[in-house]
Amino acid sequence: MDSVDRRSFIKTVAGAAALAAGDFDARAAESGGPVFLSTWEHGKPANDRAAEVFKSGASLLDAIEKGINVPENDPNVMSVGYGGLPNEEGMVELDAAIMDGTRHRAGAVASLHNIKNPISVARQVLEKTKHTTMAGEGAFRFALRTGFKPEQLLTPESLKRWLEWKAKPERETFWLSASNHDTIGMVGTDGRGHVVSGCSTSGLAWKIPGRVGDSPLVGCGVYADDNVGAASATGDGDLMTNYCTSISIVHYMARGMSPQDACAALLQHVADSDPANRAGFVCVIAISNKGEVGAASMNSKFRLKYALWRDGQSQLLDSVVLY
Ligand code: SD4
Repeated sequence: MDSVDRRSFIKTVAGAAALAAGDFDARAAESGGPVFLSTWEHGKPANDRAAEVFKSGASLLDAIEKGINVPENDPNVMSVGYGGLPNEEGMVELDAAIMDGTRHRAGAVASLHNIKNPISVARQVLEKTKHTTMAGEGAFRFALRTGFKPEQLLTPESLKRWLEWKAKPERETFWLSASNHDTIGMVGTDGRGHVVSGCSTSGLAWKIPGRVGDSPLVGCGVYADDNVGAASATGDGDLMTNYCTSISIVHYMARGMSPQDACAALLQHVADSDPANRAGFVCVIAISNKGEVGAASMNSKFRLKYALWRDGQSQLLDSVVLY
């Protein structure tokens, strides 16, 4: 398929997926209710919690933060928060960010250790400081000063996995070889034009200590602008950071693309700029300020399942795949 054909193919597939995700979209745009869109299976309970918090009268920022707390607190989700797989030295280092589309401001933490809920620390950075991103020891000390309790984040299961990995003489490391994942990214709208983007992860398992992925970087793992919409990403942060995925998607939307087309266009750009990226692990989600949604994956080897909450219905759907 030449690239022009591929582009129209993507448009068609993306269009079909947008339809599949619902008359739903059209209805929500009309009904104007809240919408929550998250990455992976663990996004479903996260969306459900976000919707519950929002319905109780809390803000959209509160809803997204509390929603993301669900996989952070779940020891069985081994890529986020408590129970997340550690770095190569056996230390769990967490990255998270939350961005408010109204104030056009974010709070973020990178390489945070011993604190279970990095998205909540990121929220404190947003609300209580003039800073945007805090990292490492400073982020940890900031968390203690704002009331968080230090905790052991390794669970018996994540410790066991790390010991098994350490024991393998032929183990994969990030000294120029890689792979393994699964972050929570969540975007949402209140149904009245306000959007928020949040993201939380333990990053790549066995990463080199101090490595910062895309998730806590504004414009990469999160971006939100009430004038347009919001986006988030999951996958190989070392690749995605170089494409500023979330802001790029929102900019495509600002130029008139639907969230679905904007997600596909970003992936196409990543693939076109280097054909090797077609094999990369890159998945993205987006929402417009009207509540239309989009989700796409670079390839079928790492295909995003995304969770959508709209009109009281909570669904798990397969994203469009480019390659
Ligand atoms: C990272 N993007 O640290 C994160 C990992 C991830 O699905 O999203 N995995 O690179």
